[in-house]
Amino acid sequence: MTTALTDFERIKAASRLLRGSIVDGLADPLTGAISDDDNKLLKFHGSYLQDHRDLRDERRLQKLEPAYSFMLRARLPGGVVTPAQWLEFDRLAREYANGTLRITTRQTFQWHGIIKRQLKPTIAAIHHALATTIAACGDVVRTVVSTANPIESPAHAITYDWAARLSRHLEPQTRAYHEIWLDGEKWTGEAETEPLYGPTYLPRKFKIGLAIPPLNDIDVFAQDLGLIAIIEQGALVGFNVAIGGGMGASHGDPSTYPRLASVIGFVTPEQLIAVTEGIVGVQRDWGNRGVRKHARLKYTLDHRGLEAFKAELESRLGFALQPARAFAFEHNGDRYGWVEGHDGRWHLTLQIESGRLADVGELRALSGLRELAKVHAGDFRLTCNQNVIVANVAAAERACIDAIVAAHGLDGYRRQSAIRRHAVACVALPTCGLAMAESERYLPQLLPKLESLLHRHGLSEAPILLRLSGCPNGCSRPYLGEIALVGRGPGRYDLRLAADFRGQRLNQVYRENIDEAAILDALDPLFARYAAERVAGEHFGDFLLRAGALGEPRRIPLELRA
Ligand code: SRM
Ligand code: SF4
Repeated sequence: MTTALTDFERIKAASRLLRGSIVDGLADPLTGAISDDDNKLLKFHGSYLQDHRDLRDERRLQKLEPAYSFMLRARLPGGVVTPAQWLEFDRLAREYANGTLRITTRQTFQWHGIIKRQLKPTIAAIHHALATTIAACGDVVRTVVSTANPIESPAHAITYDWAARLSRHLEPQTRAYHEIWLDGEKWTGEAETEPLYGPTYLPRKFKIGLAIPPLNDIDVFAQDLGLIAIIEQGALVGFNVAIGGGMGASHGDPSTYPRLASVIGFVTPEQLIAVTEGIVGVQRDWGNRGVRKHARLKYTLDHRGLEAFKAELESRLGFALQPARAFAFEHNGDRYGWVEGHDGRWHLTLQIESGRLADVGELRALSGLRELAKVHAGDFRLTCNQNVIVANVAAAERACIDAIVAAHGLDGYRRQSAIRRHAVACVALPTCGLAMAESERYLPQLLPKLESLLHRHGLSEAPILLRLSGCPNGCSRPYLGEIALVGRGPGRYDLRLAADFRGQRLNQVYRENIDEAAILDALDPLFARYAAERVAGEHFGDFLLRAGALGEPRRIPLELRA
């Protein structure tokens, strides 16, 4: 039986390799928007049309169109940014966007609030800063992420190089990007191809990440393709291959679910490109192009069978994957403060709440990082926990860096509570069109209440992973939080508990669709038991399961839900 293709598939097929009518839409002065079809194609260029959701009602009353603007996302493999790039990105944030830079959960930058006529100059400026936005969104292989701070050992540096190489290798080949944004030569109709993707690209987004044990800061099991570096006697010998991770789900639709990637074998570095192309190729051909909700690799695997997928991959490759090697992760957070690398240079991880670089009161994160970029001779590394590493600092420069950090209020990592240091929140309102509840804007309100509860139980130093998402799409990877809130509606969340601390176990629903008071009420007795009954070194999520503290999930009857 053949399934009808989605509209999205038809739009891609007719787009002439991602051109559509984007150029005409950008030139239309009558609206701040572009058409829905072009917006779908624009994602492949790294941008989305959004509107300011706080202003919707007011604009409607004034009979104005919504306050449209564009979100723009860079493709920064491994999250590496040079100081020169930082200064340019910062300028763009202040001149063309909403005056903030946003570090994402995939270690790149987003700019919000760019109006239509500024989109082209912004993309062109990013290109001139030797970066790109191509394929930062869309049905393609997204920016490849890697364990941040990959310069601790020569093997770390080689692993980062693989992330960068894969990311470049998997970029779309269409000239559309140059044509639309960089005034490149216009398409003349001669044959232009996408050798890997073909004319309709992938059925859905595809995410790749490289983790270097014992750090799982990228949440390798949340990737469509997770690569676990195997380092023996200081040398990178290859990667374990894990496929089919993904977080996205829809409330009330059990056919959608978060899934952790399954480890299917080991490959040598020489085999890596072929194996990656092979996995992407099978997903391109086997993925569901009739139902976008079921189009991610995780569903392909569950529908066709992991073994069948692996057999198809190996038959296309002409060789079998080796058995997976042993590995052990310790945690999936960041290590704050200074860490020394193998070459005697230093790396300073700073905590940036929700990844938002802005100047608010005494915390002048945007200005502070700009001042650092003016004097820093190394580079910056963004992390998948939305933080930033001032990397590659000579020992003699540390005092100067510390002084700038302190002067701008960026030294909070030294005194913050453990839960604050381990909190991640997605963007949500006001820009995300899919948000059902607040997330980034709610985190600063929720944290003090959690902190005071934890303090009361003597748990201020307990490093508990907290993840907030404004909807079940899971952009903060909430299903891997020891405590997670997943938005249901304004002020209401599902409370999920008991993932592990290493990104290797999904959490479970504890209470559905509850408000803040009920969230704190639910956590209070669990914190009390954790304080009294945990064994040394036991993490909160592990404790909850071992102690049987969750009991049967209590579900609110449908008719009582908001
Ligand atoms: Fe995400 C869609 C923001 C990481 C799963 N995500 C969106 C959109 C673009 C909303 C939309 O489609 O209109 C959000 C834009 C909000 C805004 O205003 O900026 C958005 N996602 C983000 C970011 C910025 C969250 C953040 O706070 O940092 C992250 C950008 C990452 C990047 O740099 O590329 C971000 N999104 C993730 C992750 C985490 C990850 O990849 O490690 C996930 C879960 C992993 C996964 O993909 O399964 C994630 N985003 C989704 C989904 C659900 C996909 C699914 O398979 O169901 C959507 C909705 C969709 O694609 O239809 C989505
Ligand atoms: Fe938006 Fe939902 Fe992603 Fe949060 S989890 S950024 S609300 S799509």
